[in-house]
Order: sequence, then C-alpha cells, then structure tokens
Amino acid sequence: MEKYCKGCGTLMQFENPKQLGYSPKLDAEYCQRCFRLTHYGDQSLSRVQGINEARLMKQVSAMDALIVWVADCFDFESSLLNNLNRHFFNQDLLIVATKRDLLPETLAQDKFERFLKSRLKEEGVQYVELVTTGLGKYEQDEKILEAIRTYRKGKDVIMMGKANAGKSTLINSLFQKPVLTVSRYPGTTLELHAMDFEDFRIYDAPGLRNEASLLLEADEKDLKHIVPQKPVRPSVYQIYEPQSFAIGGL
Ligand SMILES: Nc1nc2c(ncn2[C@@H]2O[C@H](COP(=O)(O)OP(=O)(O)OP(=O)(O)O)[C@@H](O)[C@H]2O)c(=O)[nH]1
Ligand SMILES: [Mg+2]
Repeated sequence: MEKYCKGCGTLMQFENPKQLGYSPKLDAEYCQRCFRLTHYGDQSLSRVQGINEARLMKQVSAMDALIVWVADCFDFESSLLNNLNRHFFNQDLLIVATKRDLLPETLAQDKFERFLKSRLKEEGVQYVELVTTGLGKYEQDEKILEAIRTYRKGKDVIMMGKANAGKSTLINSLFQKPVLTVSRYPGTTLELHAMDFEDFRIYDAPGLRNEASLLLEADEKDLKHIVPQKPVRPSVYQIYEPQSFAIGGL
C-alpha cells in the first residue's frame, strides 16, 4: 500500500536514501528528510528537488476550495503572484500575512495593515479578508479560524503561497500540534496533502518558487544567518551623495 509522509506529503519509499520520501523503517510515519529537518535542523536532500509547480497549480485550480494565500510580512512584495486571482478562478482568497513578529514593535499595526491593503489594491488582488499573524503576541489563530469558518462555505481549505511563507507553521498552529514539517529552508513541503480538521479538510501545499528571494541563491549553511528569527531593529543612517552602503557583502 502506498504511504505518504505526514510531514511533507511525499510518497514514502524504503529503498533509496538519495531519493525523496526515503525512510529506513517500514513503519515510519515521517520520511528521513523530515526527521532530520525536525530533529537536527538540517536536510539530507536539497530544497529544490521534487516540487512540480505546474501540476500543483492544475490540481488546486481544479478543486472547489477556499484558498488561504499565506504571505510573509517580512517579504511581502515577493509573497504575491502577478494576477493572483487569475490563478484561482472562481475561488475565494483569504489573505494571511505571517511573521508580523519579525517587524519592529514600534510599527503601528493599523499603519502596517493600511500598507498591506494598499499594496493588495495596487496589485488588483480581490480577497475576502486580510489577517496578519506571527509568533508570540501576534498569533491570531482564533481570528484566522473564524475567517476560515465564515468564508469556506462548506468547502475545504488550501494553504497556498510562496516557499517559506509559513504555511505549514500556520497549520500546525491551528492544530495546536507540530504535525507538519517546518524549516528555514524554502521547499520543505513537497506535495499537496490533506488533514482532517473539524468537519472539513485543510490542505498544506508546497510553496511556489520565490524567484525574487535571496534564500534560493544562498548556501544552505548560510540561511541560519540570513533568515531573521528575532524582530529586526530599524537603523537610520544619513548618507551623502558620493557615499554608499555595503550590507552583508551585498
Ligand atoms: N518569526 C516567525 N517565523 C515564522 C513564522 N511563521 C513561520 N516562520 C518560520 O518560517 C520558516 C518557514 O516556515 P514553514 O512553515 O516551513 O513555511 P512553508 O510556507 O510551509 O514553507 P514551504 O513548505 O517550503 O513552502 C520556518 O523557519 C518557520 O519557523 C512567524 O509567524 N514568525
Ligand atoms: Mg511547508
């Protein structure tokens, strides 16, 4: 019988350690890659293997579901897709902006939400509601659940978004247990896979490739230093015309 990894959704196999889905144990629920990501924070197989975006978009657009578009507050600009609604014809979009906790606390919430809404408007995105969330005091699980219950209209729910936006983290948070594998490496979730929730299903989806993201170019060992884990502190510098900045070698 075919078996799928509970953490990343990939088809499990027990023969080839160099291929995705491998586990040395026949009764394992998670593949070796998920096990290593969760327990040691490293991945045995590269992040860019295994995601077929065209197939994913086809699968999702054929489903009648509420799309939760997960966008990273810290990288909001590249968290969107051109003509977002066109990809989800006839499906409602609920926008959840994650990682609010990484932005300075001094940034007023209403000002930030106004910014997000104005960017969505400029991009012509039609959506039913926008909720911002983040770890710690920014967690808004109840608000997100309420929005899901209101807008799903009897349908299932699919978490979609760019790689690393925080889709799997959000689902774990709604389930209040760490079922899905999350990691700092873009490309953690490998296949669309469903979990039963209340009287409907929530699908975790692999993230779409974020072409504008430095994370794809960076060495995997450097990601730990690049990806912020604590709120960033704003710094202000005055520079004059012939001067320039060099930040982290960029
Ligand atoms: N600070 C902070 N980190 C977050 C938040 N949500 C997710 N993360 C981190 O972002 C990284 C990516 O999270 P995932 O849940 O694996 O993201 P994903 O969208 O499922 O990624 P793919 O499966 O690769 O598409 C992990 O290191 C998470 O810990 C958040 O609200 N705040
Ligand atoms: Mg994921």
